[in-house]
Amino acid sequence: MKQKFDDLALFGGPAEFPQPLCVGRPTVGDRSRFLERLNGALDEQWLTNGGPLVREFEERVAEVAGTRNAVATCNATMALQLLYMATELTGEVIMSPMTYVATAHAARILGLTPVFCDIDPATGCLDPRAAEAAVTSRTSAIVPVHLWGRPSAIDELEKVADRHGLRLLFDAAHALGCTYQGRPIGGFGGAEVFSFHATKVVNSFEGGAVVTDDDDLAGRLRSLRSFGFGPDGNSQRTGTNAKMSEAAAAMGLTSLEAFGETVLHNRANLAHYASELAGLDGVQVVTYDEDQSPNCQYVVVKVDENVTGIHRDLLMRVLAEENIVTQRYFSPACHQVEPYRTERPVELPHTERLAGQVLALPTGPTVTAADIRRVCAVVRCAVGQGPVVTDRFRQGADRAPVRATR
Ligand code: T4K
Repeated sequence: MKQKFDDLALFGGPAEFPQPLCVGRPTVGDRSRFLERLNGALDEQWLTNGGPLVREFEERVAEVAGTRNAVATCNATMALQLLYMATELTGEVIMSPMTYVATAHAARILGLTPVFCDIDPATGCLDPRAAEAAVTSRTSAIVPVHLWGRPSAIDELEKVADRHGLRLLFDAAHALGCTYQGRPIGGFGGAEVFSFHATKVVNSFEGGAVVTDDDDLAGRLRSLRSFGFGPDGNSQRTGTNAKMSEAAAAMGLTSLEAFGETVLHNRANLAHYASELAGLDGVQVVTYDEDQSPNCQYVVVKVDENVTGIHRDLLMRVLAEENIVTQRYFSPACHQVEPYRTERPVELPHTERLAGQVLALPTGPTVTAADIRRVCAVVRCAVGQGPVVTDRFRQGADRAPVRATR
């Protein structure tokens, strides 16, 4: 285990891991079951356009979400876009800035204006009071994000949306299987959107779904994802192609079968991180309320440079040199990137503070307790000598080239 700062690979020591240990490794489940499903599709010669695997995947996702409908798509970005189209949003859409650019880009590409409001620093999710203060005569919807699977302040946001006659649509990309007040995420607001990207808790290579209890909305979404055709095959409206393929659904079904096991492993990993990093000043492991059934797909630490003497970005660099590949979910925040920062500059202090501190550490079924002990030893080594590591790095004395980050 590394102890002295010059044990760090950044300063010439050997890397802790010979191969990259990454955030976001796919959760595959039983590979033979996946291949069986894929072979079945090849045998049937039915590969897309609402095939049996996609229909089965939609049923399973709707069960997890507790909703009447799940409309599977090629990814969550298109699911958001279809949802904004199907609900006929106009003008401004209030949203959380602590998100992936997809939440905003899906709106902007339709000519809508994303309006970013500050987060509640205690949760990282949209602050309902900030959202209400941003409502104008042009606002048509609020799109909160269940950041890292932690539910937004749903009750309060519903009240704001109701008071102003706005749509409430949730970006639930991270929150499959999580609950709010005992009810599964999926059935809140007008609709919610899950992502099944390779890095998500359930993976379908690429994939997404809109879940909703609104049958009419689900019908419009199905039509929009398939060129605007209706169930009778006649064109009803302008649509696009956002269908999920059978191969993606085969992966999604298989990964979903492993969901329970994945979550147990993720929860144990989070507990290991919390115990290994306990008492390390300036490094706080983000934890979740057990009664919200967290899927713990993201192990995030907040690094307070004022206390540690090392900035989050330098810690990220230190870890990368050790072959520990971390991610800044989400930094810079969405309002800090183009085109938003130029088009609609806004200062959101709580968001900016959080975005400056967050670092997601490797987890998932392939990451073991022993891996976590080694990752945390590197973190302790670097943070425990934060000012020295920072000074030494600034002097640039022993700078080594950055290792590949994936
Ligand atoms: N809303 C929210 C709140 C979201 O977070 C996202 C997506 C969306 C909406 C839109 O969902 P999708 O349209 O994607 O379904 C990744 C994902 O591409 C993105 O899906 C995800 N959020 C975002 C949080 O993370 P990057 O830029 O971090 O991906 P990348 O390629 O750098 O990979 C991240 C890590 O995962 C690396 O350490 C390597 C590892 N990885 C990645 C892939 C693709 C693997 O080990 N295997 C793989 O196959 O965006």
